[in-house]
Amino acid sequence: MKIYTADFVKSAVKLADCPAGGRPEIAFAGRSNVGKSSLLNALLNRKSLAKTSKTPGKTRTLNYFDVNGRLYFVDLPGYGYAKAPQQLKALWGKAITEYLAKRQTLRLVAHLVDARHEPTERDHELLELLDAYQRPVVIIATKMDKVKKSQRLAAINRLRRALDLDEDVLIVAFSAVTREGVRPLWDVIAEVSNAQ
Ligand SMILES: Nc1nc2c(ncn2[C@@H]2O[C@H](COP(=O)(O)OP(=O)(O)O)[C@@H](O)[C@H]2O)c(=O)[nH]1
Ligand SMILES: [Mg+2]
Repeated sequence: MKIYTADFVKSAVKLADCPAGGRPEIAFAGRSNVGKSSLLNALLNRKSLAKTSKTPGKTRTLNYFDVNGRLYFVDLPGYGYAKAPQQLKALWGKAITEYLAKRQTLRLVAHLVDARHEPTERDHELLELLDAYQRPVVIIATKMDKVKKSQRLAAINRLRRALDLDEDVLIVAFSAVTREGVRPLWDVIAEVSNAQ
């Protein structure tokens, strides 16, 4: 897709703050530092529209970006690394859970996981939530430039097994460094956002 305009719109702290108007939207979720801001910037062809930083997870807001005046990208807050099994719901915030449950214009959740690492308990919890709310999901394997060529297939297969994904769930190999995956991901986004 050609990006003509990409602008920050607002930060919503709860479902009621989300923009009205019925535009389709795509949400991006994943643990802090997974490469979400970098992916958004790569998709939108901007250097730093979505702030990238080495200090993980401070914001708890849903950050809206307008794309070409016809689509929203929603940057969800990153969730932490803590190993203790705490409920994603409690930790990540009621507002976000409510958003995932109820936002009518949400067409797809892009769930980012690091291609090199084991998914966390939170990743599993998020997938369970999305499954419970019957949200279409695409898995993005980030930082693929860090995976050796010979290990690529194994890394993707390992993720599929570790996340216990259904066969029909797509995994997109992605790198903000090489821009691998930008096009396939746009193809998926275009498809879901056109289908009314
Ligand atoms: N090698 C590599 N590093 C990346 C990639 N994407 C992000 N990073 C790095 O990972 C760190 C976290 O990235 P950021 O986009 O801020 O992650 P966020 O916390 O999920 O928004 C930064 O140091 C980025 O430079 C990638 O595709 N390849
Ligand atoms: Mg970020």
